[in-house]
Amino acid sequence: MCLKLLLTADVHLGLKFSNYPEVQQELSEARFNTLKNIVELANEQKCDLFVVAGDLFDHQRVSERDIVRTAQIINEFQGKLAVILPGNHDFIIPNDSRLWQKFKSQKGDRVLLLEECKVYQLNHYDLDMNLYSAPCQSKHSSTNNVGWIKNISKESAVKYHIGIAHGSLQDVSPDPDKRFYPMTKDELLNCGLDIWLMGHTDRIQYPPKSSSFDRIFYPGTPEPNGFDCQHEGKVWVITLDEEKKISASSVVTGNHRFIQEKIKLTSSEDAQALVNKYSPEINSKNLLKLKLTGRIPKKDFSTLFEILEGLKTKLLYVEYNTDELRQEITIETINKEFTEGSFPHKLLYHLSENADDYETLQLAYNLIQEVRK
Ligand SMILES: [Mn+2]
Repeated sequence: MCLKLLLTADVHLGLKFSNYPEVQQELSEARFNTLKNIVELANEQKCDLFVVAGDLFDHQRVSERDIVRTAQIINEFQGKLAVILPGNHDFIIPNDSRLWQKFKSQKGDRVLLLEECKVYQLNHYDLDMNLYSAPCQSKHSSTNNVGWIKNISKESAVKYHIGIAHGSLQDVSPDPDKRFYPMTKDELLNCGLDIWLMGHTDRIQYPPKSSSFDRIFYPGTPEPNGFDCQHEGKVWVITLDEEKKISASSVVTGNHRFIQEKIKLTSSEDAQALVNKYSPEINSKNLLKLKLTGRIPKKDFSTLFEILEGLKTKLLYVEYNTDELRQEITIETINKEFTEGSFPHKLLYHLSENADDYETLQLAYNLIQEVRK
């Protein structure tokens, strides 16, 4: 018997996207659709196990309606078992968690909530495996929940020994203040398990390229949730064969993409080139945040704004910042703004003849503008 599973985490259902009022409804809904697609993917792939390694929900106060919807979606999994681990956003206080009580009342017979730090024996579900579970009990913790696993005996009668935890991994997930159940690779690998199914780092998938030596897997969020998430939204589909050899494939599952860029413009052609640059991204599901720097002639500003406003109609959301974009000072500018023969005109004209020293020209122009005020 081999074991096939789908690993997801950090779905963050219930995120409201209040910074994007025009599109918040669409972005919130997308997360439910993506969960549905992932369950379908697991069914198509004939996975035995469907795993959510924490932060299925974004917060404790998710509405009843959304909890019910979530349970209904997961109940559609047709494999042997779906396991759900509470993460640091959707942490669990046993017997005192409105969120998880409600979820439990709605979940199907082959959905298991991993409420405790303990070994879950899954032979009852026709799975030859033990699951070593490390759920979160609060939003923050400076210590992790995997310490107990190392010294526990790994029953040899059971084939697969699988760890599931939520929190940061040293050198992989940013956690400078060590507030998110910090773990190290050595600590996990020394537990004597066949594989670790992890959640928490939504912005990246880990390992970046999997090899047969990898034992620790973070899926990343399946649906991008902001401009700090630059990947497409992914899950892992993982097989452990008879000899416990692991093969993992990364599957893209996201619908929306958040694209963030800083672009330096040096001519009016660069402004035109923006259209070509973003035409592959022209998609009503994509969001773009653009910071423009550099300089272009004054006459090209209106074209640039037309282009940027045009992008707004083609992508789901476009935000641009031109605070650091300057107007290029040309001979025409100098002739137009200063009387020929005057000191400023002479000075700027002279400086403009040296194309290599644009900064001095810009500085002189700014100073003269200041004095004129
Ligand atoms: Mn988390």
